[in-house]
Amino acid sequence: MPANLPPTYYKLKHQHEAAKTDEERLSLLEEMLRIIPKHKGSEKVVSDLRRRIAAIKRGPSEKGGKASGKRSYSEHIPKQGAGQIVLLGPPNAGKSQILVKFTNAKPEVSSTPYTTTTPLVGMLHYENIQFQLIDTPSIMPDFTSSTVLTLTRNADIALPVVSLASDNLLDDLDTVMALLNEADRDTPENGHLIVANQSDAVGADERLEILKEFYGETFQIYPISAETGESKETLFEALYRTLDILRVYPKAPGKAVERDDPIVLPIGSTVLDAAMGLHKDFEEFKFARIWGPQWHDGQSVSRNDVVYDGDVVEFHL
Ligand SMILES: Nc1nc2c(ncn2[C@@H]2O[C@H](COP(=O)(O)OP(=O)(O)O)[C@@H](O)[C@H]2O)c(=O)[nH]1
Ligand SMILES: [Mg+2]
Repeated sequence: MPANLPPTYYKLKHQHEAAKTDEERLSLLEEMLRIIPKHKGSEKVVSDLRRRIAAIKRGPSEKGGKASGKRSYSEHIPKQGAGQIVLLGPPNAGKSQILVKFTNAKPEVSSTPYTTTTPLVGMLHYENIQFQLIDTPSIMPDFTSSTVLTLTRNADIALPVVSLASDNLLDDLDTVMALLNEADRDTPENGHLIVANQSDAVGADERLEILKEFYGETFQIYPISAETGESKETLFEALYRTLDILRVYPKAPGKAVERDDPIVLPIGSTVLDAAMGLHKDFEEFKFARIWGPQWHDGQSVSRNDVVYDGDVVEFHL
């Protein structure tokens, strides 16, 4: 169900994305929570806001947790592209390999455990948009890195990555689940995906069956091979769906549609949100025409009409 959020919400959201300190972020998130209409369609957004607020209030996990003034904010990675996805998993799952193969980033891939010591960002191209992938230091059973925890809390998708080459698969996943739990990310509305990497390994099919037995009911499991690229598109599509976003294509009057630079918005966004996503000058547009399966070709729409994925919108100033 679409959230259908008020335009002010998106203004605050934009400010939040540009905010430089946790104090600023906190006050903007609290304002977003205050103004958001609370109904079935906005449940997911509301719970996401609450989680983010709680995460900031809690602080970077070490002692205290109260705003001390000299806390470091370096653990926060500013969002880029259509969504931030943090890869979480045990050593040798193939997290770094995923970045190497699917993004422009070049982390070190190695069979030596704990080779990755700091988070690394890469942009993944999916159709005409990009996702921001974050490779993280591997998770250990009895130690939680505060950096990884903060990234897990802030990302749009916290994505467990395990290896179908490993006989420790289920134990590894337990460790990842414990982290998700600690980060308050274990509720179903946060999009339950698991990447089962190394589908090309010997014995992968049998291990996948075991994984499905244990996690198949509550998680969508995506077997892929970062090595060969097998089934990567299926995973990318799932990430797109889980981000709950849509793409709208702006069209200038009398011109053809531009397909390569969509306006990316949360599901439930309105014609006005699309206008503001295009440029702030369009906020005061006189009228708009729209094309898409939900509409009559070129019909006039009002600013508060909800837009759908793939719609073409023509704004008249
Ligand atoms: N066969 C196979 N090996 C992989 C795959 N992905 C990663 N590896 C290997 O697994 C090892 C660990 O990979 P890495 O990306 O460094 O794992 P990380 O610790 O999760 O970052 C390396 O030797 C990789 O070459 C895959 O899809 N298939
Ligand atoms: Mg690594």
